[in-house]
Amino acid sequence: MSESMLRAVLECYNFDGPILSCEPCGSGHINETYRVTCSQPGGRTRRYVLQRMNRSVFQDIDGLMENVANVTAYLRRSLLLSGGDPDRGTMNLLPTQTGKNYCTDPEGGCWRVFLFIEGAVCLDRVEKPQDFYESAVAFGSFQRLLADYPAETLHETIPNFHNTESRFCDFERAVREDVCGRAASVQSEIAFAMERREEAGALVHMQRDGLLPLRVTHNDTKLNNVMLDRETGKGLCVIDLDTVMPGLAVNDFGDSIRFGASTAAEDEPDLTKVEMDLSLFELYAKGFLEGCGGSLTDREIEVLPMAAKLMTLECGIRFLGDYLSGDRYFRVHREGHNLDRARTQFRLVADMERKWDAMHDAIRRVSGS
Ligand code: GN1
Ligand code: MG
Repeated sequence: MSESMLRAVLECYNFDGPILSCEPCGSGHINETYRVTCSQPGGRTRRYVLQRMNRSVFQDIDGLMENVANVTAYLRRSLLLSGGDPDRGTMNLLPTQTGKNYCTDPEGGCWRVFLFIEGAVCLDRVEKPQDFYESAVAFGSFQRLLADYPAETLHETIPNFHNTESRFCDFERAVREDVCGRAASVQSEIAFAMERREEAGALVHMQRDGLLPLRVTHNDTKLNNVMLDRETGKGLCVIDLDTVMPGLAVNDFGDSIRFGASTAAEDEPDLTKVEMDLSLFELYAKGFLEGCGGSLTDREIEVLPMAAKLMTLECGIRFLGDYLSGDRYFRVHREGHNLDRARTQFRLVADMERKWDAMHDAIRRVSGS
């Protein structure tokens, strides 16, 4: 990102004080994130988060930003009514000088600014089990807080985002087209995925048959998409609202498990380090059900292990498909990065299959069923 471009973007905003610095931060795979620090009287500072949204991933930036603005305003109101902290319990957008919720740079890039949440941390790995539990409560509560949000007014920012059936079609197309000539070298990974093709649509079918309800969901419930209070360790605020859409509550659960209950990083090259930790699975389930406040149906609770497996499988085929397509979707930092990511996901799927009964026992324990 050129300095002059950044300067042009920063000029669209009325920051509270002169800008001292603007540096990259965060570890997301899609958007580009910076932290802007402004100076205030008395040597104090005020910070902001500046993000360039990924326009090839998000085709409808107006719709996306309308979702983000409306959902954060809704959360802010609920927090005010319930005695919560509206400045730390939700993201808050800073409008541009002309009152818009994002701005466009001379090359067509789209940018937005949020107030920085002070005294909070965002973790790429579970450091203490309690952190994972707190993130579960936060994602569960997020869903509960939005339970009465008018879902029909939300734009579908990425159509079929967790449609595991259409994800498989995309994957098969990537294998067929094999544009980089990489498919021959990953036959066993492709075969692993294809053996699970039929099962992949299980939850999609249940939703279609009216057995699972559509709810307002987050859809990207990685541990690093929740901020925890640095002092108390409590979940403060759910971030990365780009994929808030009507979806399955159980997928929000499943996506958290695939990322946070793993004993290794998402891109760990040494697969012997990768396992799904059963005690973290149970702890997350407990926190998530508490956060949801008793709103999940018995059937939703019953399919939580399946959702964990299918969200992991889906992510695996997305990474592998992207590897085959030349790494055009997920940002990569090394050769074979997306392949490493796909392999950890498949390793987790295989481990969940081994631990299947124990996962169900854990769910029965925490739900008292
Ligand atoms: C992306 O933006 P980020 O890094 O939080 C992706 C998720 C994947 C995740 C895998 C919009 O999330 O769906 O699960 O990477 N987000 C989008 O780490 O595709
Ligand atoms: Mg993120």
